[in-house]
Amino acid sequence: MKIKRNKSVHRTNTRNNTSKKEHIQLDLFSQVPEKKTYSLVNFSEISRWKRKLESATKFDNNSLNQQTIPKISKQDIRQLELNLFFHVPKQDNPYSVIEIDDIKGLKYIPEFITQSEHDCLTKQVDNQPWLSDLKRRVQHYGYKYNYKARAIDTSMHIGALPDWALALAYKLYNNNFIETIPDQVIVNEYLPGQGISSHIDCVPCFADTIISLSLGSACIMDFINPSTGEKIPILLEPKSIVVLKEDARYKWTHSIASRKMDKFQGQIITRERRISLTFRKVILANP
Ligand SMILES: O=C(O)CCC(=O)C(=O)O
Repeated sequence: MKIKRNKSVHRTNTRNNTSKKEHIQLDLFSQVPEKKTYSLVNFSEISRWKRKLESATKFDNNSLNQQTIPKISKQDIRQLELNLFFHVPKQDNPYSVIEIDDIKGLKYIPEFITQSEHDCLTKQVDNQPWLSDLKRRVQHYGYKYNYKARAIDTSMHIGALPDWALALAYKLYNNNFIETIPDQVIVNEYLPGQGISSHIDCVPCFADTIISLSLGSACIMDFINPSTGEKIPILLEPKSIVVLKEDARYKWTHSIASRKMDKFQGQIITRERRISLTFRKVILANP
């Protein structure tokens, strides 16, 4: 495995391409002080601006300006929140990125979050209800994923990502690990002995990049090339992310064996409870 610094990707400013309506929205938001990184963004500040925007919309709906200022829907406001972040200058990626030479598009990033973020996230996740419809417990955010149908449409939208998941989604985007801000997260809980069978994430349902954050126990994720049978084990440590693109996303399967201990480079790793958060960008079947 070789360690490479991730290159920062420059994006075109979307403001030049915005519609008249977005301009009105952006002008309102241009009064929000400039933010350098997502971690400095204050959600209560965004809520305050959203309320201001909503009341401006109500006022305009009752006025003669109704024809000139379009009605702003909840979805527009949400998009506006995202636009706000599109104007945040992208930061140089400060992480050590380990590229796995043998699998094109596979990256492993240790210490993506701090220990206190890890502990706080674990608590946040454990405060939410778990679904027990699989062998392991899961939580779905953004869109409910139907494992059998392997398709996602607007009817599966179950609401915005909660703040703690959205914060991570922006952090992944701002550090250039993903091209678009993820809008779907599945949380998996693995007790010792539990795993996930070999699969490729649904191709028509999700965009090109899939990212999984590990909390709790370390474990081995096996990548298998179905056309050659080659198997490459990758150790996923707590606080790390693994990024699947290109061949890692589309040509190799990934799985976690259902066992209570793993052996990696001659060392035995006894599994404890592991939680993963997998971030994806949904491709809607009926947008
Ligand atoms: O637990 C993980 O890290 C991966 C989860 C996964 O592959 C999935 O949800 O499809």
